[in-house]
Parts: sequence; C-alpha cells; structure tokens
Amino acid sequence: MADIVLISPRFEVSYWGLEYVLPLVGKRANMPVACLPLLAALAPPGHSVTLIDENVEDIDYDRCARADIVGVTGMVVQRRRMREILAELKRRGVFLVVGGPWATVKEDDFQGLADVVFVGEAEQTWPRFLAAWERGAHRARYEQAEKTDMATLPTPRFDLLKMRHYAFGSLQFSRGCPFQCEFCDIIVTFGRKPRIKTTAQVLAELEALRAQGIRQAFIVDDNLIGNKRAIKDLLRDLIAWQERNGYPMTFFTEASLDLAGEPELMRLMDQANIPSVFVGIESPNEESLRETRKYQNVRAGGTLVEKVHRIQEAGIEVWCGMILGFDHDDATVFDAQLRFIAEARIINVMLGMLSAIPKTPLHDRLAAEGRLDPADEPEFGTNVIPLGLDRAELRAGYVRVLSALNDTTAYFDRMDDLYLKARLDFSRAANRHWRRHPWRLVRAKGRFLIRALALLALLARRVPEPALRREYLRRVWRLMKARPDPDVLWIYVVKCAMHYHAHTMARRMRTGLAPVVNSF
Ligand code: B12
Ligand code: SF4
Repeated sequence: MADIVLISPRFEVSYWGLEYVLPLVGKRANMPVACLPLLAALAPPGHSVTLIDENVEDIDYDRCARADIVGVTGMVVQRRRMREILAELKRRGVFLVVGGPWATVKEDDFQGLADVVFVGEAEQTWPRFLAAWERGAHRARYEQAEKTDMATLPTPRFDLLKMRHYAFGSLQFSRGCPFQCEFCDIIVTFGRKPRIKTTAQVLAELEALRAQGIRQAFIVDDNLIGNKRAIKDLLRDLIAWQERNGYPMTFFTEASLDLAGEPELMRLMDQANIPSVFVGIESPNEESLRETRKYQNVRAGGTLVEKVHRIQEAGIEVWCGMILGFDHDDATVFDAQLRFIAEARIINVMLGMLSAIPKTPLHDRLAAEGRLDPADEPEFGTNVIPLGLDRAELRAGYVRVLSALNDTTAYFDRMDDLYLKARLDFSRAANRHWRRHPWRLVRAKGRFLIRALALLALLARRVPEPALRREYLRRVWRLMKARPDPDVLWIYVVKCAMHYHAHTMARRMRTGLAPVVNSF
C-alpha cells in the first residue's frame, strides 16, 4: 500500500486565475482543480493520499520525499512550475508520475523528469498502475484505450482539500463535446461523444461540496449541452434538489452557442440556478469561424449578437472567449471585436491570440504549412505565425483590445447596459422559491447582502488605486439606487473584483511591467 502525494503546481497569471485580486479579498485560488480530489477517490482503499495545491499552500519537499509516489498534474499555465517541482523531487530520489491536460498534449516536456506519464483520462489507468506498482511491474507510459464511463466515477474527495481557501467549488456532470473546432484539444483528449454522470452521482457530489460549505460552484464540463437530451433529464433532477433544499447552490458553467436556439434548455438552466455561462464565441468574423470549423456559431438562428441577447433574455449572463489571429483576420478585426462585445453586452471576455495546441488539427495544419514557432515562450506570445497580420501587429492589437475591454468606463458601461438597461433577470426560479418561503428569502438575501458588503469593504480598503476604489463605490451606489436587490449587488461587486484583475493584467502588459500573457 502506497503513501501517495498529488500536487497541483502554482499557476502563472491568466485571465481566469484572478491572481491580482484574490489576495485582496482573502482567497488563495479561484477553485480547486477537479482532478486532485477525483484521483484521490480513485485510489483503491488502503492507499493513503495527500493533496497539495501549491496555489493555497507551500510544498513541503521533505514530506514529499518520504512518499512512495508523488503525482503532478497541470495545464499549460503550470508547465514550467511542473517541471521545476519534478526536477526538485527527482533530485531527492522520489518516484514521480505526471498527468493532466499539458502532459496529455506534450508528454515529451517531461522526458527524464517523471518515471511514469499518463496521457488522457486516467480512471482506468491510475488504479491499474497502482496495482502494477505494488507488484513492481508498472509501465513507463499509460494511455487509456477507451474513454471513461462517467457513470462509474466515485465522489471526489473534497474533504482532502482546504476548501476555505478557494473562491468557488468545482464539480463535473459530463465530458466531451460534439463539435469540431480546429484549435480545440478538448475533443482530442475527451472525444466528441458526450458522456454524462447519473443523477445519483451528481447529487452525491453536490452534498459533498455542501458539506464543505460551498455555495457557488463551477460545473467544469467541456460543454454542458453536448448531449441535450441527457442534460435536460439531469437538470430536472437538479432543479428538484434545489427546490428540496431551498436553492442552496449557484452554478456557472461552459456551453456552446447553439444554446440560444434551445428555449427549454435555457429555462431548465435558469431553474437549476445557473445564471451565467461561458461561451466560446471566438470571433465576429464569419469567415474566421468557418475557417476554424466553429459551424455551430454561424448556423441559422440570427446574428451572433441576437443569439447572445436571446440567452441573456432567458436570464443567463453570457461570458465569452474571443480569439484574434485567424487566417481570415486582418487589421480590421480588432475594432470589430470591440464593437461586437459592446453590442452583445458581454462584460467578461477571455481574449487570446490563436495558439496551436499540440495534437490538434490546427497544430497539424500549421506544421505542414511551416507556420509554427517552436519556442516554449514565443517572442510574440503565440506559436502561430499569422497569415493576414504581421506578428508584432497581432500582439499590439491583442494588448490594445484587452486594455480597451477592461478600460473602467467601457467595462462598467457594458455592465450597466446588461444589469440596468436590459435588467438581466436571473435566478428567477430561486427567487420564486424564496418568495414562497419567507424565512428562506430573508436568509438567502441576507447572505448575499452580507457577502456583497464584506467584499466591497475589502475592495474599498485594499485596491491600491484611489481612482478605481472611488469608481467601484460610485458604480455600486448607482446600482443600489436603481436595482436595490442583494443578488444583483453581489454580482455587481464580484464584477468589480474581476474588473480589478483583468484591468491590472492588461495594464501590466501594456506598460511592459509584465510579459504579454496569452494563455489560450
Ligand atoms: C473547467 C475548466 C476551467 C475552469 C476551472 C480551472 C481549474 N482551476 O480547475 C476555469 C474556467 C476557471 C478554467 C480556467 C483556465 N483554463 Co481551463 N479548463 C477547464 C476544462 C473545461 C475542464 C477541466 C476539468 O476540471 N476537467 C475535469 C478533470 C477531472 O479532468 P483532468 O484535469 O483532465 O484530469 C483527468 C486526466 O487528465 C487525468 N489526470 C490529470 N492530472 C493527472 C495527474 C496524474 C498524476 C494522473 C495519474 C492523472 C491525471 O486524470 C483525470 C481523470 O481522468 C478544461 C478542458 C478539459 N476538458 O480538460 C479546460 C482547460 C484545462 N483549461 C485550459 C486553460 C488554458 C485555462 C486557462 C489558462 C485559461 C485562461 N487564459 O485564463 C485558465 C487557468 C486559470 C486557473 N488558474 O485556474 C486548457 C489547458 C490547455 C492544456 N492542454 O494545458 C484546457 C484544456 C481548455 C483549453 N483547451 O482551452 N478552466
Ligand atoms: S465547442 Fe468548445 S469544447 Fe467543443 S469543440 Fe469547440 S472549442 Fe472544443
């Protein structure tokens, strides 16, 4: 039986990482990576597992050196730190295994650093490796032949994480996405056939999160609506759970834009209390969308703006991912992106320059065309050599659009367009439920109010720039007069915090204080 330590290394700064604001508000990381508690649950009984998230605690290398097996996970924004940790532990003679999104697409990055590498999903290979390791008969590389049957997954061991340090919890309903975007490594790793958990599994996971005091969680599915029929059934069960328990949880998730053509699905998501969804819109340039095979975004059903508005009208805020530097993009794309985002009233935008992730069809195509920069840290921020723009122009345009999106006035104007003018009406079912149960109403609204005011007080005290502090307070005050509802207030204050992160990230890149970050 093994003493196992699993490590998630420190992240580099990224849009979603919220690194600039979390320390101001007393949190250490956005959310735990889902694989750590899952791998712990998958280790057969008898093994002891310790989880270390370097984003919330330092690594005790002496402790790790005493373990039988140390496993390291990580995505692209952890790759350098993964290698540093592995090198340090290797020096101490530790038996090392590595897996996760980056090892899956670039296993040669870990050559000579890990004893065993896991490629792709590991629900079968991880326990198989542990059994072989006990017999001294393990292999150096594991790659699962078949995709994991999601209905067999155990409840993740959230109890092994220090949940109080995270801003949100995470849980997973399904894996896989039916679409075929050229740049996407998700379908390379998880396939195009969506697989989903059973209701019993999901409810057990929810209870396990609730037991850790989590009230807001990210559903980490690649595309929540990959299998529409199955997710509708699951959402109905989730709604019943929310109703039974007084709507204790709020969720956010990721889905494709065809959601806009699914009124029933949007209604169910609203009722299940999923008031925001991240959508890969990528570009207002239709030719670029076709080029990248994002056909679901150009299908009939209205313009991109109309589709986004339709989702908003169903009570769901849209966050989005946008990409610059497709082959069909020229210098007009920068302003086109800004116009689209303003018109669509999208507040939070993850903007990136097109990057070619190893193993994707895009990577293969560009390699064949001789258009890949092989450097680990490409000078212009992306390994793609663009066609319609020169590399410096693309990088400058990226920094300009990122700065303009997170310019204080532009950001809060989008916010006011959505929450004050369009009066986004979210969490409707939760509110209806609370109104039927006055005590629950008082408790829920009281909780939102207290949390919003506490977060606002932290921002008002700790944001270093006086002008920004004043602006946040002024905007919040305006909102409270126009829409005096604690839920709206909470969202608005969270948005102030997110603005601080994105605005700081953009400013540091623009002024040369930090390198250009493009973490796709
Ligand atoms: C949910 C999600 C998020 C969430 C939560 C992130 C988090 N901190 O956990 C949010 C929205 C916040 C997010 C942010 C980002 N994300 Co993200 N995210 C995802 C998504 C959709 C699911 C991840 C997940 O939880 N999966 C479920 C778990 C169980 O799967 P898993 O981690 O792959 O683990 C399995 C196997 O890999 C294996 N395994 C994993 N580790 C190990 C280790 C060992 C030792 C072993 C044996 C096995 C093993 O076992 C597990 C079970 O099978 C993936 C896409 C995907 N499907 O991978 C992208 C993805 C991981 N994200 C990605 C990126 C780039 C980012 C950002 C940098 C984007 C940005 N610019 O801001 C940020 C990073 C921010 C941060 N500091 O957290 C990329 C990574 C690319 C890569 N190949 O490295 C992915 C693949 C998506 C993509 N192509 O764009 N993300
Ligand atoms: S919709 Fe998203 S997850 Fe699906 S293939 Fe396209 S980029 Fe990948």
